[in-house]
Amino acid sequence: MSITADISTSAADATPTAAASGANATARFHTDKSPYAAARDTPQERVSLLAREVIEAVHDTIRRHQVTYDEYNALKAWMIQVGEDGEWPLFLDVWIEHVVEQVANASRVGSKGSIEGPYYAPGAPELGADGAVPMRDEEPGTQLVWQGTITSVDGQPLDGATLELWQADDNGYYSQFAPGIPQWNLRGTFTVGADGAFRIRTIRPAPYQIPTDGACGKLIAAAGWHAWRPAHLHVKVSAPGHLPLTAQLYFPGDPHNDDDIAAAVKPELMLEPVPQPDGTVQVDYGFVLDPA
Ligand code: MBD
Ligand code: FE
Repeated sequence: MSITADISTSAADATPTAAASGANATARFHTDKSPYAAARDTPQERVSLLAREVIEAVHDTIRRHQVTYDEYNALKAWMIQVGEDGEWPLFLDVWIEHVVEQVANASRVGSKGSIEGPYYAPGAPELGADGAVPMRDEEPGTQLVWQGTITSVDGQPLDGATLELWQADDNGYYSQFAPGIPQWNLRGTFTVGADGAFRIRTIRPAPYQIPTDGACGKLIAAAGWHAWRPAHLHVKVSAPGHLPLTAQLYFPGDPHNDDDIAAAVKPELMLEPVPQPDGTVQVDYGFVLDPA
């Protein structure tokens, strides 16, 4: 199945739906990651330990709160719906991944990371060290110019390092996961030279609301939670001989910086935007990669 099988680019049926976004996120995961996960030979004792502890944590919750058959069947129906909507990638990345990231990156001394989420796509267009990400004519949103350097922990610029950027548009939608957006819109790969410097032109992303019409949205509504992530830029930064870094960057003042549904904001990941006289916004933010 092709990644964009469910995505139409015609305006007529360009209504974003949870099921279409979920189908694309699920297809993306199968293509990029599940082959590696399946090949990994986790020892039987570890599978048994982790599965048993998770199952026992559920048993404890049932006993502590005297869970009823109605509630058990509601859970069953909901889990079936998550699968039918293709929302397991969304559910896991929103409510679970941040703790995996915390554990995985605990001993880094370079830049802080954050979760990848469900909307990365490898192979975004190469734009050199200084360029604009692909945009539509009249792409809505405030122009953003972002400069920085990529260095090692001892301060050396990392010649040949790459920065992959992906982000939501001014309506909070990601290309390849919502309909009607060109394939590589607001996605690009930047490669730095000997000075380690990059300069990116893009637009300021809008706050992002996870789809409300699917199973994850149903949980949010039933629990009285909200569906928002603060506006963010996603990056993957890589260099030979170094640990790749996946991170997100945020904007001060966003109403959801303190209650991100995905719990993926850290103070170190806050940008300091400087409005320019011409109406654009400039930010300086660079990355320090740990040795591999
Ligand atoms: C996103 O845009 C995102 O970044 C995460 C982590 C989860 C859902 C949507
Ligand atoms: Fe995102």
